[in-house]
Amino acid sequence: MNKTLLFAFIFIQSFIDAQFSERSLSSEQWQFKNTKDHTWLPAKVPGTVHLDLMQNRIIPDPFKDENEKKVQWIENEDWEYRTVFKVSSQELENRNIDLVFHGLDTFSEIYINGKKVATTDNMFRTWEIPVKTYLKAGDNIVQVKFTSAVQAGKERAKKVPFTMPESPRSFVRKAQYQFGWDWGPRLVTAGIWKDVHLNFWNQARLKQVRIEQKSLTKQKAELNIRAEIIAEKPGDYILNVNHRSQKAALKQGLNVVVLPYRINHPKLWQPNGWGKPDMYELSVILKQGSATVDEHFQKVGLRTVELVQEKDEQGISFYFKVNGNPVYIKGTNWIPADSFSPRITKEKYQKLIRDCKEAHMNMVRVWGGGIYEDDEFYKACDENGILVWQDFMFAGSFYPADELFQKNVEAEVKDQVERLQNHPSLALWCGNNEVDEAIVNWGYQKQFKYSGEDSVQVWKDYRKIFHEVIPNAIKKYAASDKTIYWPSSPSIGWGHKESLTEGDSHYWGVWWGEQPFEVYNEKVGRFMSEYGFQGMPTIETTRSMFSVKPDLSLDNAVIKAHEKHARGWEIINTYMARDYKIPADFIQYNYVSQLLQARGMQVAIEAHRRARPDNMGTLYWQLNDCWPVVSWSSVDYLGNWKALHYQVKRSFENQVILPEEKDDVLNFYVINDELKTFENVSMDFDILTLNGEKKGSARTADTKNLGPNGVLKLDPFSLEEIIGDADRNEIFLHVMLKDAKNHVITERNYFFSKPKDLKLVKPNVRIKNISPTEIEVSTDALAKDVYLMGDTHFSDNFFDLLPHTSKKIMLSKPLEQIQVMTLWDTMH
Ligand code: BMA
Repeated sequence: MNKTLLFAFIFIQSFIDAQFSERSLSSEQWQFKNTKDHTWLPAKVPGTVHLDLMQNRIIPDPFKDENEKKVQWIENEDWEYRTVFKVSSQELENRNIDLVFHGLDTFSEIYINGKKVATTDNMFRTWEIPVKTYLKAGDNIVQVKFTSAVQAGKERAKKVPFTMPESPRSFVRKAQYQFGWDWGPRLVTAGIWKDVHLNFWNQARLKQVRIEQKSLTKQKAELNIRAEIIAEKPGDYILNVNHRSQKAALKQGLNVVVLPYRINHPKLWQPNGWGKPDMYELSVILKQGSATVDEHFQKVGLRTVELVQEKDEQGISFYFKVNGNPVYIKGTNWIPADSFSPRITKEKYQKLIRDCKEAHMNMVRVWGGGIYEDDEFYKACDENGILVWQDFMFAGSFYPADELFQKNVEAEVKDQVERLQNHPSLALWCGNNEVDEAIVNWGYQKQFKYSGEDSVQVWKDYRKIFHEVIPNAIKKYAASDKTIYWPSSPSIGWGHKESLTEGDSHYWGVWWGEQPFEVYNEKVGRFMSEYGFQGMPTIETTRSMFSVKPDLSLDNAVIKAHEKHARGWEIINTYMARDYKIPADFIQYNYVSQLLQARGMQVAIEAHRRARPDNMGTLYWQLNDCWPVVSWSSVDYLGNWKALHYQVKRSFENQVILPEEKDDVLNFYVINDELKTFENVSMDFDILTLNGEKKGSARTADTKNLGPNGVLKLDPFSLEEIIGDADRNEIFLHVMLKDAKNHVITERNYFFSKPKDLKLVKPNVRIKNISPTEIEVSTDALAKDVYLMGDTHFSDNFFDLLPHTSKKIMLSKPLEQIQVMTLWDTMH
């Protein structure tokens, strides 16, 4: 080797050594076994024991047939995972080698070459273990031994002198929905559910980069880039942020370096509906001399989010201001997109969040019974302008507050706040889902015969975790003192009248209380963070419940097993009988159950939106499913839009006409959620018969401006005048909002009676193929609730088609043949 080459080699060598580097161990050949067994079987990391057992054909797919029952034994067993990985002598020369588990589910002991290096007890934490002294050049073995979370929970439960509801789930820091929910199977998993890495580093490493937004105006954004650096070698370093650099004299151990960073004339991150969610790229590089020691890349969105709670005539306001403007929140509740969360793909996250965007949403609530979602979820929210209401993972039970539990929760909050807070989408942290509500309203104390002392303890523990431990941890670890923390969703249970005058509210009088949908018109809170109604999944997803040829009937045991609410079918039938003719045919029943769900949610959403600004947000329960199931979701497990999602898209439009029938008059509200003005708008009204005859028409006398965040309320119409001597079951109203150039901004149909009372005329619906992925649907008489059937995504579906009109529809993939159903078919 000549001299220059040798020099170059040494230079490159030291350059490489100087840098922090990361090596994934997930792609190694992993194995697993029941601790009682001797044979090791191939496993996948990240993954979970159920998936590995399925892969090895030891258990059937729990989502199919009635297999859920057959796999319950798994939760009581202990499981071991292991892999052999090579470490080169060169790698061993690094001064620091850390083994990092980004998620272990849940109670485990970790061994390297037979020596125990750590124990874990929280699925939601990251475990970083210094392992250099345990490693050798050549083959090394890592073993992770999991003990049953159910058994560990039972042990912990023994230490509490009273029975906790749904014990032992609340004793374990693990996704609570795995213990079974009213939409989810019981599948208590174990395993290495997130990536595993080996990190090699020498001088120093960037432990964490926090973006602190000091101020934001039209002229400039003032940021502090705050880097936490662990230095092994003290000395002079340089911190580089997008080519701006600052010297840093680092001491050994943890250092905090803050670099002020200004952006002139910043482009703001705007929520969906208000413009683009602009973001800036930031590269943070730690250097020594000219050598890079560690680097971190980050996108930054500039926006302000405030939660405004002020006393007013109704009580206390509850609304978000984004970038200085009040924003009407439209959105939904998110549950984990699979019972086996490691198999949720990036594409699935992206698709579900795009579904939200397409339906004009601007917020998703990550519900507290699931998981802190994968980075990809928050990335998708950032990119699509979807704000995130983030619950901490506690739901619908009582939680202990012994010292160990407190410490564990604080560490969890730290890990998650540090991981997620740089996302511009993250708007609010909420302590829990329905834990306050469970303690105050669900009567567990009586059910489990608590003494007065026990009840006091429960409330004390509650205060400890949700009013001390969590908010204190947020204060300590959050980038801003403006970080919003809300202790519990809802803040007040739906049985109390204050739930409608302050805080956020879950209204379950409809469904759980079996009140008619119309009650939604009265029960409007300041911010509706939950309300919902079940509908069946699409036929494609229903078929996927079977491992054999599906027998599609309501009595089928498999279909029955895919409804987890004890009275689900009964409640659906009760409501269906109120508004629809209950079909005997399965496909028709499936269709009507979806229409029913959509109808209920339409009533709720529109009542909420009409009540603006007293009400400033509506999040329906729930967006998605974790398996194929009859549930409150609008998008089913396979990603198909149920009738509800199409309806939500219509009801959430940024400009809408919202009718309200009350005391023999018809009111019309016109709403604009955007920040622009529509000048000189007018409204056209047509009264039509169901077979297309025009009975009358009218136009608003003068034009008006529909301002930003604007509401126009028209003078009421007398119902008697509109209907005249016509039969209210034979006519409907078609209303259009037009701009100054007579372009339709939005339109709306209004029916004067329930679907079951409509005297529908048999429509002759025709489908013309325009191209393999585009069709034109036309009709003579009114086609109510046109349902285009087939395994493709239709750009619109479950819509009303006006008499003598047609509509173009795009298909996500071509279909051989498209069948159509309309409401008429279910009545004849
Ligand atoms: C809500 C949620 C869930 C539940 C849903 C439907 O309150 O928080 O716990 O699945 O009700 O019952």
